[in-house]
Amino acid sequence: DARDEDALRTAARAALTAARDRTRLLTTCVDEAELTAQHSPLMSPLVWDLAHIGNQEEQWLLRAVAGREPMRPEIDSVYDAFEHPRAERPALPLLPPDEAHRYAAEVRGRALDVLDTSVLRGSALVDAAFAFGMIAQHEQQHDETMLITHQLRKGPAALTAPEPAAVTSPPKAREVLVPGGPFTMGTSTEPWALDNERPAHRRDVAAYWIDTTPVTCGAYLEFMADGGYEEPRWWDPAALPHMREHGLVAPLFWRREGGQWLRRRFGVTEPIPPDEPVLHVSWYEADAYARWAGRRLPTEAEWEKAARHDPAADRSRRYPWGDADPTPDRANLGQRHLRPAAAGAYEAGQSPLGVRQLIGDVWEWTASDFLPYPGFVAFPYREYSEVFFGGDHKVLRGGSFAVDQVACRGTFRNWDYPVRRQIFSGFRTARDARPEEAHGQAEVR
Ligand code: AVJ
Ligand code: FE
Repeated sequence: DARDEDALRTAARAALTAARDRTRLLTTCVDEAELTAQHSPLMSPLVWDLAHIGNQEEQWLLRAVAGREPMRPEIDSVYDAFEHPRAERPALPLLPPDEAHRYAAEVRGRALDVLDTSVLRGSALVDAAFAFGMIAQHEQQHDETMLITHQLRKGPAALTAPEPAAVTSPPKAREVLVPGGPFTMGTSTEPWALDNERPAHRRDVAAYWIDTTPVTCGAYLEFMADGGYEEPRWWDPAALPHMREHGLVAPLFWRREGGQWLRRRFGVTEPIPPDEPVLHVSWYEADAYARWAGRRLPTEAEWEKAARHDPAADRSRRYPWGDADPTPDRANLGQRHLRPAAAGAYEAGQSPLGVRQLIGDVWEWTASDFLPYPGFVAFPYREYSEVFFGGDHKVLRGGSFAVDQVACRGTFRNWDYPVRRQIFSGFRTARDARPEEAHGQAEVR
């Protein structure tokens, strides 16, 4: 009815506004030279992301949903992510910063106009609302990408934020047993879930143990001190040429000085915080650590069962804590802080079995390749997810401190190459349960 339609419009407007506030922060806290510079060949100039955000919004909302004529068709190809690899984007005829800001703002003005004045009703409005939700998620994903660019940039800090909350009551156990059995993976009902999260389907998962927190820098330092990087048996054979070629001996942004490991984080150099989840590791590093620890990475299904399955009701929930939206006491999301909270924080966000920080803090590498769920249908176009399926990308789950809640939920799937580590990536570990443990009640150790 009309009230539901008002609620859809209000939610879409709020999500778009939050995304734009963040985009503005990330693109106004440095000068024009820094906006057009390439801070790393791994990343686009910030001004590319800015106009790309506007161009996608123009294509999906103004043209596809509202049927408007193209505003600037000649720039489509410049902002097509598939046509131009990131390393080549600085050489493109990019809109200069003031024009990019103006273009994105003009598109937004028209998009809000469509939202407020369109005569869409009922299911047509629900479909349009999905498009608005998808656009808000797309902008927030690029905001996270721009935050990665900020982390890679040299020079003094351009961003500041308060420290995340400290650990008040640590988890009782380091790992918990998740009993074997089926659970519902993915969703057919979450309104803004993307194509790759759909449809909901049953998955049988054998009993396993999973860490109650992400792996910390302190634990990772033990792996390094034990010669972990020099011991080929811990490493996937595919990692070795890459590790040698780049001389990798520690997570990205770490360096050794006077017998101590330091790291650079958003323009500030600091000692490695031992209790914080390790960040900026590749899938290969996560996998090697897990083997060294006598463990393994959880599969994507194991991660999602730990994050969503409510054993009492035998039902999958939206988040580890239930169906309610994230709040600042449940999860470290949305760039409210510029780092993960210490391992064991966010008791209010734990799962029924006591697993913490599944949502927020660090993206968690899983053992799984990025593949479609049974019954997958590409939407709204193949290039969002389908072209990335296959064996080249590993799935990351749960979101980092840098992702907004609109683009993070129990079903949300991220993916990247196993060598990637400028992203806000960490991990937790798991292991198979022994047969005699497999059918027991959930227990903690
Ligand atoms: C889902 C984060 C891998 O950044 O490449 C942005 C999201 N897709 N624009 C990416 C995305 C199109 C995507 N990831
Ligand atoms: Fe994009």
